[in-house]
Amino acid sequence: MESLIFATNNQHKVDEVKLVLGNQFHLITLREAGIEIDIPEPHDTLEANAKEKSTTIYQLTGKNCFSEDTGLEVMALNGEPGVKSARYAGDAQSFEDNVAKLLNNMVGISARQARFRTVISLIIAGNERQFEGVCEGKIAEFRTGGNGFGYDPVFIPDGSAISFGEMNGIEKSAFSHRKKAMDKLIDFLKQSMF
Ligand code: ITT
Repeated sequence: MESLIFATNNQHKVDEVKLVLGNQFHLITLREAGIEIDIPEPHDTLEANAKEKSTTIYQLTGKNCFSEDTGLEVMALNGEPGVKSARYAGDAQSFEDNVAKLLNNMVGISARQARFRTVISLIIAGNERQFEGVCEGKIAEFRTGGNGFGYDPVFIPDGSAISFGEMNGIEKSAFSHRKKAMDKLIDFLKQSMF
């Protein structure tokens, strides 16, 4: 079975991606690859940051790999927190503080449409390709559920009455931005010579 390094330091992402991949491909985490690095995300688009992460790991290992950058884009906030989702409330990258800041900025706003957008950057034999997944939904008035991570407790996907925070991994993957992007990646890998 072919191996792929998943260039992320976020264990929640690893868990979700493993659930989608099953045993179709052998996923190697950064920890398993013995790589301890805080990959820079200096750019102002998800696409450029995803590429930065995969390129960093490809240059380090010479191995096929992929990364992803995800943002929560809130219409009433002109697309914020977007590419700044991880550091919305500051460099501490606290999920709790980020959610608190978001709910605070949404007080009194009734138009609560938002979307999660994931951009995967895959590098195979030095060539980069990107795959996008989008999940439309809305920002809840308050947190519900203790599952998932990040903004999950305040994001209700369209077609659901409950937030991602109230869903288990399989339930989230029925709606998830990450799952949609992964499906495109898997299709590509199956069709290519990989
Ligand atoms: P890596 O860069 O190491 O992959 P990260 O946590 O820094 O991990 P991002 O740069 O993509 O990941 O940050 C996106 C932030 O958006 C993340 O910290 C979460 O707060 C949030 N986020 C991403 N995907 C999410 C999801 O599926 N559900 C809820 N929040 C999510």
